[in-house]
Amino acid sequence: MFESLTDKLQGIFNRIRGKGRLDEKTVDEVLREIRLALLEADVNFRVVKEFVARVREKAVGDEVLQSLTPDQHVVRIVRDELVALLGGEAEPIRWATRPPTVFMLCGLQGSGKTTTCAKLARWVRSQGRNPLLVACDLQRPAAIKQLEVLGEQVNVPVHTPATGGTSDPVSTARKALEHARSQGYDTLIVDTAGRLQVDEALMDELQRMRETLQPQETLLVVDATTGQEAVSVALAFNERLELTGVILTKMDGDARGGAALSLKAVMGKPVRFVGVGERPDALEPFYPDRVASRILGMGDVLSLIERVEQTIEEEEAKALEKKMREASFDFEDMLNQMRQIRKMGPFEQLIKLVPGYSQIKEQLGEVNVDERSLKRMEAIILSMTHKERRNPEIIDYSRKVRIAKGSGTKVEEVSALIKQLMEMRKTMKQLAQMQKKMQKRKWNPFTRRR
Ligand SMILES: Nc1nc2c(ncn2[C@@H]2O[C@H](COP(=O)(O)OP(=O)(O)OP(=O)(O)O)[C@@H](O)[C@H]2O)c(=O)[nH]1
Ligand SMILES: [Mg+2]
Repeated sequence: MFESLTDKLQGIFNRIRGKGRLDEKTVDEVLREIRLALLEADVNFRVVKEFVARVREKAVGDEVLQSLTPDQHVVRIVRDELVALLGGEAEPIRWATRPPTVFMLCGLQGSGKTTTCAKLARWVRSQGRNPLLVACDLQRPAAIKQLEVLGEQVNVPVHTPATGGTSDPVSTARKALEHARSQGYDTLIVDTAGRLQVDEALMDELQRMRETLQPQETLLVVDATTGQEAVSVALAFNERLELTGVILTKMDGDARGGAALSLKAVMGKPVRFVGVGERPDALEPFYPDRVASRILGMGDVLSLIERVEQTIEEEEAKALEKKMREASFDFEDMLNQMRQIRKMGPFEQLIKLVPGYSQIKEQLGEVNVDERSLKRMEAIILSMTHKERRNPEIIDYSRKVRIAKGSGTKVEEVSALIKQLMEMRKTMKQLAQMQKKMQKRKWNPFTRRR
């Protein structure tokens, strides 16, 4: 699945790889090629148009992350937009709080409903649940037998309509619910009849079944190889049935992937599973981020991008480290730190989490920075001018008096806080120097020998 799109996109990205800068002309060219690639993959043209517009906006507007080359920057944007297009975060199954959870599968003739019911039953069991298959396709006499055979293959029992009596899908569904409740099945998977086209009779029957079953998941089964036709079918069903999602079958026979890429954007409902073969184990939950990575087919570049994204947070930490080294830590930094600490929780509990704290506890004596004193410290800093916070050296006696008054504290407390900051600077500088020495020793074989 998606093979042809993957090939095209890789070709496009390979051509811009190694370019130092992406000028507007190159970006335009790349976008034109991406647009063509998506159209050839049979993605809905309006979806393509919006996709390209969003990528362009970001490619021009977003800051290029340090340590990503321009082409990697574009790959990152395309990846993010692909994930969004495929549905963003995968939605979890809505398991019923009071069992049984009901999955009702519907769709056109031959789309793969019956096969998928069996696959889904197998998957549900792998989730540690106890499923029951329900045969509600009473149109074709062979349909019940088909489900029974499949049920046997996956080792899940099948509830069938009572023989003899006049049975319709709705009463079969009702009986299956009762059976599940009395026999302790926690999940029902209901197979329904298909039609050649979306027609009134079918929709009417499905709607009545829905009223009876109150399914947690009403899933439409569509054949991925039909491309945009699958999207139209989905729209028609969704209008009448309030689907919760789509199962795309026969993805193994669809190299283009147009339906998968258009469904969420066009009808607003996510793809939940894809069928990738005829066998009972050929069903995969649909995770947009994994699928996007598979489409881009650039494992190496994508993991690099992820690493860079993680590094951004580390860079912020490094900026602080630099301040420590240069002893330029000031009251603004102190304020930021205090606020972060407050966000994390009570200070006493926090400091217990510091590695090695239990060993140095005695030396430290009582931790005297509690919530209340943090608040007083904050008040003092907030009463300083911006210039004073950045350059605490300029705070003379008259400034201290003003700050104490403004914060409702004593002049001695203001002095103590300034002294504390100066001490912190000194300690930080010493720490930084020690670290530097240790690093030198580690890396320089000559100093090590000495
Ligand atoms: N390759 C492939 N074949 C599939 C997949 N899912 C279903 N099929 C095949 O599609 C055909 C139709 O599947 P069914 O499950 O009978 O379809 P249905 O929707 O129940 O059909 P009706 O009950 O007649 O409406 C069968 O030959 C299945 O083996 C799939 O994911 N990949
Ligand atoms: Mg069937």
